[in-house]
Amino acid sequence: MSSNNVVLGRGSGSRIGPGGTPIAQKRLNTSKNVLLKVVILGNGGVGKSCLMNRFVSNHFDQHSFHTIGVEFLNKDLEINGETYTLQIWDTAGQERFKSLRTPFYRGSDVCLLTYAVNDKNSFKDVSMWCKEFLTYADVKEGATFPFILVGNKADIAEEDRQVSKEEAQVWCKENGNPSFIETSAKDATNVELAFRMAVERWTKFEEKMDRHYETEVVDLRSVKPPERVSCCFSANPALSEE
Ligand SMILES: Nc1nc2c(ncn2[C@@H]2O[C@H](COP(=O)(O)OP(=O)(O)OP(=O)(O)O)[C@@H](O)[C@H]2O)c(=O)[nH]1
Ligand SMILES: [Mg+2]
Repeated sequence: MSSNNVVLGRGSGSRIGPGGTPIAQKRLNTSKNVLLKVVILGNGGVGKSCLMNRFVSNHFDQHSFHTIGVEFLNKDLEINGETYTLQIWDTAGQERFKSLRTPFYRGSDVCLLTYAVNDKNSFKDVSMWCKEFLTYADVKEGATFPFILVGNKADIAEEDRQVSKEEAQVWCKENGNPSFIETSAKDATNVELAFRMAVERWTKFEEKMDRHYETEVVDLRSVKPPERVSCCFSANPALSEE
């Protein structure tokens, strides 16, 4: 749960986020962590707080209270020898808290769109959550932004299931192909894996963006320096006379 020795992630939500270190450069600096802001969205009651608490503290609360506004916790994850500090932002899913949660979307690196597999409405609302995120996070690369679709409460009895895996996969195909996983915060199934997927998705996204920037490199040798003009020197000799 520590957040020592941290390099801020690039904050893909704004592209000019804090830190701004390209992934290739960050990899060279093995003594430092990469801090990623991961925001969890979804209808009230789908299990966002329970997912965060299962991941961070390996704890499950059968009688979890509705979240008011946002809460965040940090947890380190090691992937391929690299340590990532996930700063997980758990938001309030209830409509009445909209104005309290949306200011916290900016600067997100990854977004978990969450529904409960026994709640069809929560699945139908995933598109709304995606739209809300893109609006308030001010994401410029919306089409490729790292989203993960999370179907929580996978432990429920089969007869209580209202959303099939196939339906969720179809939604992914039609909505920019986010990664998809079913989880259970209750019995811990796939919870850590969901956050690992989030990091992996972000890493791929960053590599793609870095490649994009590399192709846009300007050859400084071909750029003519501007004529020097200052308060004590002018390109116009008449003006530079004492
Ligand atoms: N069966 C089952 N119940 C779960 C699971 N995750 C959460 N719950 C239950 O669902 C209820 C709501 O969980 P929360 O984590 O508080 O839901 P939330 O999405 O944070 O809700 P808001 O804070 O209102 O947005 C609680 O009673 C939890 O015990 C799960 O994986 N399986
Ligand atoms: Mg909550």
